[in-house]
Amino acid sequence: MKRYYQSEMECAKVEAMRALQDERLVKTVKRVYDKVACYKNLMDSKGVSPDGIKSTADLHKLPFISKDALRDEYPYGFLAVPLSDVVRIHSTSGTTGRRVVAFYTQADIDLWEECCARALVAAGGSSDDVVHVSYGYGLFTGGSGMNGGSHKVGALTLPMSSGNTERQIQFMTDLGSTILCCTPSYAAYLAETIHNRGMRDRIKLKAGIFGAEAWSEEMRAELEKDLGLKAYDIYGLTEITGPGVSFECEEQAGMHVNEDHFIPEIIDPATGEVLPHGEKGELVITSISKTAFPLIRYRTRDICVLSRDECPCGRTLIKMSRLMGRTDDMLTIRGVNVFPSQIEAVLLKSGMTPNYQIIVDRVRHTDTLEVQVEMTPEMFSDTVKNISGMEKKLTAEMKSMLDISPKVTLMTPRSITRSEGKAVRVIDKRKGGA
Ligand code: DLL
Repeated sequence: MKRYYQSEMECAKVEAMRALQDERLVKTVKRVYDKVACYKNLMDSKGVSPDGIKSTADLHKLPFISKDALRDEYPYGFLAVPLSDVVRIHSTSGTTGRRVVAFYTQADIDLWEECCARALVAAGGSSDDVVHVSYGYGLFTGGSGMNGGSHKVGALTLPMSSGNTERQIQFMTDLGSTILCCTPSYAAYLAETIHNRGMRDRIKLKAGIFGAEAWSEEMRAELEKDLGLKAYDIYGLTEITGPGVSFECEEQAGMHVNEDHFIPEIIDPATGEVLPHGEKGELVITSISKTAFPLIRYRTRDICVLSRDECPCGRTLIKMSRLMGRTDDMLTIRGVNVFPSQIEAVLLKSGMTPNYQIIVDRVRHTDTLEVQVEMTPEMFSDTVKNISGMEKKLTAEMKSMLDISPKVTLMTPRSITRSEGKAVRVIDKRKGGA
């Protein structure tokens, strides 16, 4: 079976990849300087000229681009080709501000789909597979990206989109889906419904490609057990292209970044200083082969670690760790920093369900943290007498691992709304809303 989709890139010699990146970076910087007024202004104001960028070693000289800059230039400000060359747009959900719109030429779509095809092949996908795509289609990139990747691999592609869980399961069993692509929270919902319908034996899934939201190793173990598959992480963001910026291989130990298209850096989010490999910080990405919407040193706000350690899978592409949170989803509760995924890890380690919600508030000038988590039906009948004892035990486990004592509330089964896309895990009432 084919192990790589594009071995010449995925397994390139590190020096050869570096040379390709140098060449592509220099070209991209020249092009955006000439075509995109706000890049020119940004570079001019930092005193950097395109001639000063001769290789990736000069990357640090270039200014960062923030999401706010993209919002300010909405919709066409960062477009680097004539509109007549653009064939598609996608957009972020815009829940926390003005939408960001990303543009694609046909060449951009091709390279994006190739990145998704690499992820599918790394998860064991081939033309023999039935790829069940339950990421949303439309402005969200998840559905179309994985759909395109699946076509490139030549697999039978089920463009399910999210929602209508009954129909999802019917197609999954009738057509024998072998690879499931969706958010981890939706995979958990599908697993729960399959279990409740007693249909586990009729599922043929062998792999799941899960991303678009934070999830923990504990959640991976749960999904692998409940769905009988191997679960792979996949990362990406609309601004940079969509899913497939990086993907996991069979080692399941971090995601290989498609370095022929994207250069990753890790910076200290407070100072902007570039950090060495192995240090945790904010991921910054430069796209070096996109034509319509190339972004240079884009600050993702995602926190992770980069590693050049040799991977037994044979790929030489640098790896980024599982995401450790976002600079903007870190909760500061009475001075202690906590990420929602750490709370998830504690809950799942303690045998709770992945159905939880975190409620933060401020009462009489003091932050409060409540973790509501559903019990399984079995737990519910077993522990109904001792709910407060279990709540206390969970509070103690949180305290020992996270250094904070939340109020833990055990909820009855099926009382927390299920997600069909990205789950809403945190309700921070201090911000005046969800
Ligand atoms: O979520 C693209 C995507 C679709 C990725 C399908 C993977 C699979 P956006 O809606 O723009 O794009 O959201 C991007 O989602 O900055 C991360 O904070 C988060 N995210 C994406 N992948 C992961 C992951 C898509 N594997 C934002 N783990 C990113 C944790 C993820 N968070």
